[in-house]
Amino acid sequence: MFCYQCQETAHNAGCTKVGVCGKTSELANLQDLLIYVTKGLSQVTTRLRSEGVEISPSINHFITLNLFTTITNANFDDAIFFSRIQETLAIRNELLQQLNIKTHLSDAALWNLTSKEDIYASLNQKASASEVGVLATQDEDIRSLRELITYGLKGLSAYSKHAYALGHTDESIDVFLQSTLAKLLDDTLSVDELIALTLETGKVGVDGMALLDTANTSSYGNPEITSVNIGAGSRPGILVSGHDLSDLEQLLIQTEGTGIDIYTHSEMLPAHYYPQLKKYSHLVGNYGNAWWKQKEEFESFNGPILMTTNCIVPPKASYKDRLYTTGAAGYVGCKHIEGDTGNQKDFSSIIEHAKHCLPPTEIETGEIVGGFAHAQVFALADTVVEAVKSGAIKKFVVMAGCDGRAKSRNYYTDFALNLPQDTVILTAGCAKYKYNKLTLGDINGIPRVLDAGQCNDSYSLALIALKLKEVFGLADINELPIIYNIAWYEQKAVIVLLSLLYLGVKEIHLGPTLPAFLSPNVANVLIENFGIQGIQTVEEDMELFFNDA
Ligand code: SF4
Ligand code: SF3
Repeated sequence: MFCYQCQETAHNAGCTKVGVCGKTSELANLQDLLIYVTKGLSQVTTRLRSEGVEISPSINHFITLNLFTTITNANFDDAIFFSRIQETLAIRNELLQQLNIKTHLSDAALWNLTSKEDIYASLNQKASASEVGVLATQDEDIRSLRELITYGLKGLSAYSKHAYALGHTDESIDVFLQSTLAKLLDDTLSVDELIALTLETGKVGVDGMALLDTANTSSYGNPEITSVNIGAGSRPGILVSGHDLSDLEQLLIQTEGTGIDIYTHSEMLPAHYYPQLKKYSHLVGNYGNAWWKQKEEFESFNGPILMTTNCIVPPKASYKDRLYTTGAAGYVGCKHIEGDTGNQKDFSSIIEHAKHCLPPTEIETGEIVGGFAHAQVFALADTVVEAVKSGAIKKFVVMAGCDGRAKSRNYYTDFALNLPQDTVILTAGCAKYKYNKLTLGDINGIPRVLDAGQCNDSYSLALIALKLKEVFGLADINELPIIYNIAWYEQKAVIVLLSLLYLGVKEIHLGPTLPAFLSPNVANVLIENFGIQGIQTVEEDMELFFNDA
C-alpha cells in the first residue's frame, strides 16, 4: 500500500504498512483498484458522451459513490470494495459494447477480472508492481497534481451524493468529474495542463457546494441562529454522526413518538440549525465533539450510533455492536442499513436496538450557538457592517475545516484564545470543536465564533466574503479584513481549498501541516501564485496577522 491522502499520513510522507486511520494494506490496495477501474469506467462514459450517447443518472451516481467510499475514514469493509469493483467492471463492460471507437483506451478501461480470487491475485501483483496506486505515476509533480485533483474529486463526490439524496442533481458536475478522471489516465497531459485542471476542479467544487446548499436549504429551510443543548436527557437515544442530513431526517420521522431521543455528533451538529429539522422535539441535542473522540464518547453514549459518512474510528469491542453504518460508510462486523441514494431507508433495527439501551451518560452541560450560514448572516448584515465601520470588528478569521487527533492541532484552540477581542471567527466543518466551547464572548451582540455549518458550508463563508466585498465596494476579495487559517484532514477539505483558490482567495494558511501529496514544485506553484502558507507558532502567527494593530 501507499496512501498519503490525509493529513495524518505516517511521518507526513505516506502510510505504507498500515494506515494511521486503521486502514489495512489490503483495504488500501482495494481502494486503489476501485479508483483505477472507476477512472477506466469514466474514460468509457466520457468517450460515449462524445459519440452522442447519454449516460444514465444511476451510472453517474454510482461513479460518485465509488469515489466517496474511498474518502478517509468512510468505509473499512473489504467486501464493499470487492462488490463495487465487480459492479464497476460489469457496468463498464456493458458500456464498452455500445462504444463505436474502441482504440486508444487505457488499461484501466480494459482490465477485466471478475472472480474475487482472480481480483485478489491480480491486485496483489498490481499493487506490488505499483501499477494501480499512487506510485504508478513516476514523475513526482505529475503524481502530485493527479492526486490533488483526485482528492478534490473525492470531496466533490461526497457533496454531490448528499445533494442527490435530496433529489438535486447537476449533470454538468458528473460530466466534469468523469472527464477529469479520464484525463488522469492520460500520460500526455503536462504539468501546466494539470494545474489548469486543478483550478477547474475548484470551479466545479463551488458548483458542487452550491448544489448541496440549494438541496439543503430548499429541503430544510435556511439555517438560523440556534442554541444547541450539549447535555444528555433521561430517555434512550440514537447518536447520528457524519454529514448526511437526509438520513437524519428519515430517522427523525421514523422515531417520532417512540420515546427515543436523537442526538447529533460531530459534523451532524449543524442539523439543529435547519427549521425543518429542529422542529422535531426529539432532536434533543449534540453529544460529544469531533470525530476523533468517538472511542470515549460512543462508549458513554450507551445507545446505538449511526454513521452516515466519514469519519469512523475503528470501534472498540465494547460498543462495536452498537455501531451502525449507512450510505458510503461501512465497517466490517457493524450492521449496515441499506438504501440506494434518494431511497427511503428502513431504520427499524437501530430503533429497536435503542429501546433496550440506557440513556446517554452526561459528559458535559450547557449550550453552543450556531446557524450563521449565508442567509442568517445576510439578515444581520447591517449590524455586521456597522461593527466593521465603527472598528468594533477589525478582522474576521476563517478557521474552517477539519479536526483531528494530532496534538499539534491544539494550536487552533490557542490561536482562538489569543485572538484580539475585536476579531470574529468564521467557521464550518468539525474544526470548530477546537474552540466552539470556549467563552469568547461577543461584539455588539455578534458572537465571536460564527458557525456556518458543516465543511461543505464553507460555501456560505465564501458567499459572506463576496457579500462584504460588494457592501464595501471593493475590487478584490483579498482587500477584505479576512484572514484564512484553515485546518485540513481529509479530502473534503481539499475541494474546499481548491474552491477558495478558484474564487481568488489568496494567502490561505493551511495546517497543521501542508499536504504530503504536494511535491516541492507543486507546493511552490501554490505558494507563488496563491500565497499558500503553513502555520507557525501561535505567537509568530499573531505577530504575522496582527502586527499592524
Ligand atoms: Fe494513512 Fe490517511 Fe491514507 Fe489512512 S487515509 S492510510 S491515515 S494517509
Ligand atoms: Fe470532519 Fe471527518 Fe473533515 Fe466535514 S468529519 S470536516 S474530518
